[in-house]
Amino acid sequence: MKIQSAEFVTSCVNGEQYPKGQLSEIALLGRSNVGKSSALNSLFNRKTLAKVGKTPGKTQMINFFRVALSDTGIEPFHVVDLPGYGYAKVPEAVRKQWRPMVEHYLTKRDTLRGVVVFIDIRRTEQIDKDLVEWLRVLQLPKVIVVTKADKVVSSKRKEALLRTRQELSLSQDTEVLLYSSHTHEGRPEVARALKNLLTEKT
Ligand SMILES: Nc1nc2c(ncn2[C@@H]2O[C@H](COP(=O)(O)OP(=O)(O)OP(=O)(O)O)[C@@H](O)[C@H]2O)c(=O)[nH]1
Ligand SMILES: [Mg+2]
Repeated sequence: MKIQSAEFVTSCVNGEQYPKGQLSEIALLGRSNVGKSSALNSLFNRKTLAKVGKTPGKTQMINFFRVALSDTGIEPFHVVDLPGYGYAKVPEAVRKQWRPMVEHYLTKRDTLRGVVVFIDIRRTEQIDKDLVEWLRVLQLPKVIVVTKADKVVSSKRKEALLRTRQELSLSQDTEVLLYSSHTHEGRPEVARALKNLLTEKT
């Protein structure tokens, strides 16, 4: 995936602030601290595009980024970095605003083509299962990215991927991919999955 440009557009807390226009969108979802913002930076080769945090709850607004690829056939698109969920250490006030903010985005955004759900390779939590179930109800196309793959020895990664697939009760046609923002393992596969979400007819 050759990146022509990748830039920050805006941060929003409600629907009126979403960027206007018809660019297709892909949203990144997952637990706080799972590595969504890091994945955005590493996928699009920009070290500091999205802010990354050592403590959970770094991303608290809906952040829009505009990406243009050099590959022919893919129009410029938005990648939307959503705040993470499910971390007890994140202040109550922040956790409370997560659901309405994300629910509004996922249900009202016409240009949303699909979501990428990030799961930590070391464990799937109940809240991850709940999120995937919710996406099923919303009938949103999704790809599962099992990230921080570098935290598990390479001989055990496939096994972890299969375990995640089972824990999330995914159907065979849902893609589940390994990724590491630190080593870039899985980058071509995730890039292809993003392009598929962008070009799928729905
Ligand atoms: N080992 C390893 N660490 C990672 C990887 N991706 C992210 N991290 C680390 O995980 C921490 C959280 O990363 P973020 O990208 O800020 O996580 P996030 O999902 O955006 O978190 P919120 O914004 O709180 O929802 C940081 O310390 C990252 O360096 C990875 O692939 N491997
Ligand atoms: Mg983040």
